[in-house]
Amino acid sequence: MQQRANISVLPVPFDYGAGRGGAAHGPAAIVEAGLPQKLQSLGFPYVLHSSGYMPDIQFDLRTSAQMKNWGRVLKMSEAVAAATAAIDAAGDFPLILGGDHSIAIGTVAGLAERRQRLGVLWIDAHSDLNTPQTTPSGNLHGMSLAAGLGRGDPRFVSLRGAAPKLQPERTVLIGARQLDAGERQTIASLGIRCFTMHDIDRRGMSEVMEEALAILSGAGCDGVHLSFDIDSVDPGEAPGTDTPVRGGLTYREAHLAMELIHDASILTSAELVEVNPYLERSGRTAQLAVELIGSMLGEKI
Ligand code: HAR
Ligand code: MN
Ligand code: MN
Ligand code: MN
Repeated sequence: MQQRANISVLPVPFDYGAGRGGAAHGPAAIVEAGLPQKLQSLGFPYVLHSSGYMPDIQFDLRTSAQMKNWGRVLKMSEAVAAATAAIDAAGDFPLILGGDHSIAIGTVAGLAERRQRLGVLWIDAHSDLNTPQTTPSGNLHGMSLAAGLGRGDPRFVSLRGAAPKLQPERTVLIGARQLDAGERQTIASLGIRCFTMHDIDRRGMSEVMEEALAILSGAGCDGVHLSFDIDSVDPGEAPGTDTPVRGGLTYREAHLAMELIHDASILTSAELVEVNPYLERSGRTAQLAVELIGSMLGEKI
């Protein structure tokens, strides 16, 4: 991103896309852990939006085994898409705080409104490429990237109009280590670049990120969105998350990735998701989120 851009922080207190509650309190935990102070100390003008844009979803009980709470996820996605599109249109840098990863159905749809060649860097232990046909859980946070790529229920895929929002050649995954069979098939058939933990072990984060960023830089993107799922980081460092998978990014690898993303100056938006403060007492996961956002914005530690 450009230095001194206005950062528009959009909290999405939502967790009906996950298998349990708690991630809805992620945005508050990240703010309480010091995000405003971090932005201020780095010299970025920012606004912290309220969550007043979120619709009342309490009584929307539409659900199915393959898409749990789909009514609530749909209403949230529409509101998040509208809010994200407005921030982007105003020329600010959208920094979205989740919430579970289903919120990306909304953020990507909102960003794609002005950016038909949006690149996405998806840093996650998972690939979130399931569809209602392949999901092992019915949880929509495991289907958000698929929706962006045009796969899944048309109500999600075509949110706010045209689909698909994303193209496989502008989609790069980092940190994957728990992929379902259907997701592997999708990655192979669409030719999505996926740097797994194995690749990071063998080649090192520096080389992997260099290649990932080069792919996006050379893909004719009209914007690049970072979707950072905190479960990409090893549970030893980030225990407060719904679906921890061991063997994740070290503290330093995660920071290095963020630092290199900053140095590439290609980001036009970012989101940080899946912090669940209910699953730990220490608050270290939210704290890590703040530190990682700092590195993404140019802080070198
Ligand atoms: N792949 C599994 C599913 O679809 C698990 C998804 C886990 N969730 C996330 N997404 N945190 O990255 O249910
Ligand atoms: Mn709750
Ligand atoms: Mn995810
Ligand atoms: Mn994940």
